[in-house]
Amino acid sequence: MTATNLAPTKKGFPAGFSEEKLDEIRVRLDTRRVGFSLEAPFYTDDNLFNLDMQGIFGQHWVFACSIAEIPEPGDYVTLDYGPYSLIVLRGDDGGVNVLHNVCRHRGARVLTDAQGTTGNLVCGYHSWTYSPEGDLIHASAPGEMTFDKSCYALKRAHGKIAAGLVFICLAEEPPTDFHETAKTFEPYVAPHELAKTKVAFQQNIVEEGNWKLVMENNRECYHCDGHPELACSLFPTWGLTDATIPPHLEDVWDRNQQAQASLEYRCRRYGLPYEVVEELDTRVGGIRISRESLDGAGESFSADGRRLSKKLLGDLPDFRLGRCSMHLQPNSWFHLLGDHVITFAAFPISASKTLVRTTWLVADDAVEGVDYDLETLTHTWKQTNLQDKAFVELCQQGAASPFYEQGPYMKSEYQVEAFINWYVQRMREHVG
Ligand code: 3BY
Ligand code: FES
Repeated sequence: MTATNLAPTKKGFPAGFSEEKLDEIRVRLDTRRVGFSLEAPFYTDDNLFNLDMQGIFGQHWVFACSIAEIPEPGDYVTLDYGPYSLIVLRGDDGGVNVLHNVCRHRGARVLTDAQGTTGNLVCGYHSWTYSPEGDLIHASAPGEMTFDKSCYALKRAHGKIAAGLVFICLAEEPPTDFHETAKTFEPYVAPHELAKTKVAFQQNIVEEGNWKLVMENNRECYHCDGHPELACSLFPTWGLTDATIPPHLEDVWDRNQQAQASLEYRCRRYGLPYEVVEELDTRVGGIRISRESLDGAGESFSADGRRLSKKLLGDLPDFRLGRCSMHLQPNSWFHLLGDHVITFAAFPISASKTLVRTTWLVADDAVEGVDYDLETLTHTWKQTNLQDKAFVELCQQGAASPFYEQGPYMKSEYQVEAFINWYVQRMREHVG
């Protein structure tokens, strides 16, 4: 749907911002030490967090959910991040209505559940009632409805669905053309047919860390020795090249290269894309996609690399498709396999707290206990997420120390640097 009554663009900056404070941030952004982590306030300061919410999460396309979470008209999820509360509701036309979850009477949250199904939306406080498109259709106060109801619709934001992934943008004018990004990832995601998947499990964890530390941690595998479960199926060569592979990994590199060649051969046969897309710090992009072979049987994130669900997704021809992994700025990453898909979304809560939502999708006709075992399906990434949470929290603690100093990103951390560059550029545009 197109947004017709978006909130007027907020002029000015969040409360607490003096010109001096803004100048200080402009200087920090302009003098950012390339190749190094950010200065501590970017991870710890409440003002900077509010500015991030305005300049990044209030401006850019954010991954919300997949259509497996809202398969039918009337299905919705509510999302809360920073100061925002949104309703993402599947429309009758198959599209998505994105509504600010702020009643136009006296501002109460309209929907309070994390997910559900609804016809009209009824505010629990005084029963103002809105259509699924957000129009105010009923405000019960006999004899008093003298005002123009059309002025009190729920405020809308932009929502787009591409290949079954739902993205939202709160800006009046989205700063980038979503179709450009969608065109890039659709050929990789569409074959997994998310419309024919269901949610097997969703995990919400709150990490005591700034959202950028969550993203930084995801953008490198330099720390992947800390992921023993993941290391069973993931080659420990992530981010390395012929030139940078250390001697002790030469054998595994060789096995990895052979598995990759065989995966690419199969993809060519099946007409599935495998070329790496890397548009990391461009304005429109901020996207990386790769299809990488997995160790062992090469099918899934299990101890022996074998499938974790017996049902192939969509019309995929083979379980041995490795992992197609996609990273999007600012808040998401995905792993698409033959037997399941995992979506990850980071939703900032405060300067030092982030909700990380992980959702496992399997074929909609896969039966729990028959085609997959829930514990086994989710084991690797549940463990990996907990390990990542601990890493993020250690960094947050460090950033709070007066003795924290910016440290250098290594070669294999080039995607962390790219994420930070993307962030710094977008914030520079925002503060002018
Ligand atoms: O999520 C990714 O793509 C990689 C793989 C493991 C951890 N992370 C850096
Ligand atoms: Fe929603 Fe009054 S605040 S009806």
